Amino acid sequence: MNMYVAEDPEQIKTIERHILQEQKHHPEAKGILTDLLYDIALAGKVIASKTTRAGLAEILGQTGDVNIQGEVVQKLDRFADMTIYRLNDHTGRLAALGSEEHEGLLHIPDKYPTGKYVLLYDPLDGSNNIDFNIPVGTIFSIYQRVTKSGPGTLLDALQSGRNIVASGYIIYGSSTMLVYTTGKGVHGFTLDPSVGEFLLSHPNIRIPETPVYFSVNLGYRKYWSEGVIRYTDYLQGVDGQIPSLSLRYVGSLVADFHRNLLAGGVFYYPADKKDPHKPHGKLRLLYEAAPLAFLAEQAGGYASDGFGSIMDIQPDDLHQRTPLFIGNSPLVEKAEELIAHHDR
Ligand code: FDP
Repeated sequence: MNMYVAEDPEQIKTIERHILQEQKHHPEAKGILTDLLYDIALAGKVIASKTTRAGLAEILGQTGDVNIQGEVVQKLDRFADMTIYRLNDHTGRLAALGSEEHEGLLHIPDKYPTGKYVLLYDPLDGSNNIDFNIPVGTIFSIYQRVTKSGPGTLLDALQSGRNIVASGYIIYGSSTMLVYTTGKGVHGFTLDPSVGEFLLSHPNIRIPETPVYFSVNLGYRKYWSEGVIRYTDYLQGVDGQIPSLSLRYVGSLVADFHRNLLAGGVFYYPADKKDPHKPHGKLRLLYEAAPLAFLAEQAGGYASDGFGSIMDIQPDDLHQRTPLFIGNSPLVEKAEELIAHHDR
């Protein structure tokens, strides 16, 4: 026997093998979604190779442009955005793409065929943190188009979270991880940079029942509603109903979500009165909240806008914003209860 062949073939599982095995649960599948997920994993590897070099002068610094959210676009955002688009525009798998960095839909060039899926992505979430060596991430979701053929339209992109076929994120931290779901549990892979492969490191992730953390920008407390203030007191154990949770807030949604997914807890970014132009929260429903809501549900958790499930919101704008409470179900439900009681 060759001593270098692992005895147990399950010991090391690459993301390719894992996605292929998942596909076997769907005998009708033609492998298009599988290939699409490979392409996203590849984009993640390319982006990771740049983020680890982000301290270098040629990458650092801002391009000076302002994206449609009114934020300054940094070079790495642009690189990540372009990488995902270029790796997916010609494959014949997509009808259209939507990126948080662009106002409208991104169309497939005429010279390439269109396909049956739509890919929505936030290329580099938490980009205000890039210059400080703090984790950032890519968030993605995949829907089936609803129009029959031709170039994809807004109708194909403006779907509720309930229609998501697959979603996930890639976190560029002390290591690079890809976490995804196709509706059959949540699985996490860690990039081994020496071989350039994502290897299964966190199979079947479930949010631990006992929460440890709460994550919110406490600096905005004075702009919150009574319900959100009471909720924060509850999480801090002020009223003695629960032991106080630890506060952790990175300010990169992917990093905050990832920690709470693995350790248990809740992240929230409520509506606030800080910016009268953004009374509906800061985070984007399609690019941030819905993809993570699907993951949270698949891991046994829940995501709400403070009134009901994020998954049920029918978007009417690609860049629609929403309040977000996401994590352990009982904690998110508590937010809904206190908001219903104090804010209505
Ligand atoms: P960023 O502005 O750095 O891109 O939605 C974007 C986001 O980061 C989230 O990743 C993060 O959770 C949130 O905004 C941080 O916002 P605050 O700085 O207002 O707390």
